[in-house]
Amino acid sequence: MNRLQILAICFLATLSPLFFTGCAFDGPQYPTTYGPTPTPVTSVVTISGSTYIPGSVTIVHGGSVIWNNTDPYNHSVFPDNGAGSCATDIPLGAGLSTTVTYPSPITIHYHCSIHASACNATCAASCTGMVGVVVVQ
Ligand SMILES: [Cu+2]
Repeated sequence: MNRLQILAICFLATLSPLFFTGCAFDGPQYPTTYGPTPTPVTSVVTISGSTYIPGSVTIVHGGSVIWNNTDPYNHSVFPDNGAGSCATDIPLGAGLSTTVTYPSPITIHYHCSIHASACNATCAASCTGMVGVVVVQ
């Protein structure tokens, strides 16, 4: 074996660990699919331009919904009780927030007592205008 052959073998021997290392560590391997998106425990509804954003939120029971009034004027969150009757209106002054926790599965329709109409003395889904819904699973 001549000197050139020895150098070639040494050179290849030096490269082989790098080659295998390079194959083995291409960086973290993340899955490309993650399964269903988990339902959030807490959802935030932003009140802006006399609109609840998003208009519909879904949470798991035991979770909460936070309403943030970012408008420079008053609103409210006036929910039904899940059976078509009114619950308690929650006034929300400019810049204020309120949090409601839902211990059991239920669907609650709500509206702003200032900016919704056609509620016909109920707090049900018949309201138009500034309305929203909370689905508790
Ligand atoms: Cu309002």
